[in-house]
Amino acid sequence: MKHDYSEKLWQEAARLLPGGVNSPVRAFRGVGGTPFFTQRAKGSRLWDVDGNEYIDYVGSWGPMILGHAHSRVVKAVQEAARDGTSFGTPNPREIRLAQLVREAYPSIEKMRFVNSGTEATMSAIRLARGFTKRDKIVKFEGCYHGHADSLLVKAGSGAATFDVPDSAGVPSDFARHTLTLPLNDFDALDAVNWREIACAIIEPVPANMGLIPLKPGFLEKLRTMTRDGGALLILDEVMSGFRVAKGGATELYGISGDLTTLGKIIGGGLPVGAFGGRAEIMDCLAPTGPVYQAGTLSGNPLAMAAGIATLEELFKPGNYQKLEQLSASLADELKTIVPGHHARVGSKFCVFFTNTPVVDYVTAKTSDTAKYSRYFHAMLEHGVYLAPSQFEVGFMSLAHTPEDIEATLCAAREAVKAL
Ligand code: KE4
Repeated sequence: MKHDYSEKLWQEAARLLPGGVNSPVRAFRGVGGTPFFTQRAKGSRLWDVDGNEYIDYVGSWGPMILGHAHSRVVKAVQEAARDGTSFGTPNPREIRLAQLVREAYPSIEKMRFVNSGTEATMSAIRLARGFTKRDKIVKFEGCYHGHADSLLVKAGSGAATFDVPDSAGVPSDFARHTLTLPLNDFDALDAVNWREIACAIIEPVPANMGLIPLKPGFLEKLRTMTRDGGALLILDEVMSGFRVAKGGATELYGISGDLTTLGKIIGGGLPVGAFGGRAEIMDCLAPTGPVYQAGTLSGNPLAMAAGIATLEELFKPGNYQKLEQLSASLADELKTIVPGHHARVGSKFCVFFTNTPVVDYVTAKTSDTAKYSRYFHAMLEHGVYLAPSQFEVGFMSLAHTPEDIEATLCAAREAVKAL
């Protein structure tokens, strides 16, 4: 494949943007080489500025569950834009999207829209601290909840890719309120004095160090211990929400958080995050309570329109079964082609290039990232775009077809020769 124009743009981007990107994982530092610049996308496909075509399993890191440029979403955004792009006042679309979220998440009695998953988790943490009047929080090693200061402690995603789980610029005073436990470690839960904890935040389907399902009983135990200790449980469903089931992991595992954070799919590709939960907690938020939180573009009509169109389309009968069938047909075959530790939950999947069973951050880090890089580039050359990091996951969409999957498996059979 030729990448002349991407290379040219990359030079200019690097002059203006740190690392040439607006989000670190896009810089291909985890796999080497120069990232391609996307010109346009439709359905399961991306085209770069040099005209190369890819089957896309990143889907903008999760939002594009309907596939790119779905006609209903595009139309909804066009119509909304004609009436104005932002009002800074209440608008009817905020109510409609909130109704759709409630339909999927009965545990979310009240919610607030924000502009990213980071804003959602940052606000939920502040709310939990305000509600419980406690400062300490618990997170799990390798889980990523966005880049708010108190959560950039032994974080996953780009932090795991670049081995900077504890970011510079976070005062030690902040980090000392954050207790990080090993994932799937039942004894570690027993060692916590939950009476001094404001909240525990967890990805119920951990997917920011590659995909590492929680061990049976682990989430139940965390739910019990937080409740008994008067600590809140925050389920960070920014990535799993509306993806692993209509009601996310909350529905899949039958366990509700006191607060839930959402993002990605909820905005259909436009900037939307949300946090919500029990009304008695949410009513502590300004203007009804003492916990301040705000946002100029929160509830933006275009973003709400994209989210409404996405969820209304996604919730149509049969779609989750279709996602499951497409995902299983790809993942089950890949297991027979690509040597490694494979993992899948619904339409999220990944392969770790290690022979060690992967159950936490430490075992995930035994993966051979150089081998993953060779696999990534070989697949890219064969027209398949996977996550440019061993510590991310792949996403299936409703726009992927059996033909896409057959082409992907053919590419994998060729790619493993490069390993
Ligand atoms: P954003 O602020 O990026 O919208 O969301 C942060 C976030 C919160 N919680 C979970 C469970 C998440 O996965 C994320 C963001 N996910 C990464 C991908 N692993 C976003 C990709 C990126 O950083 O560019």
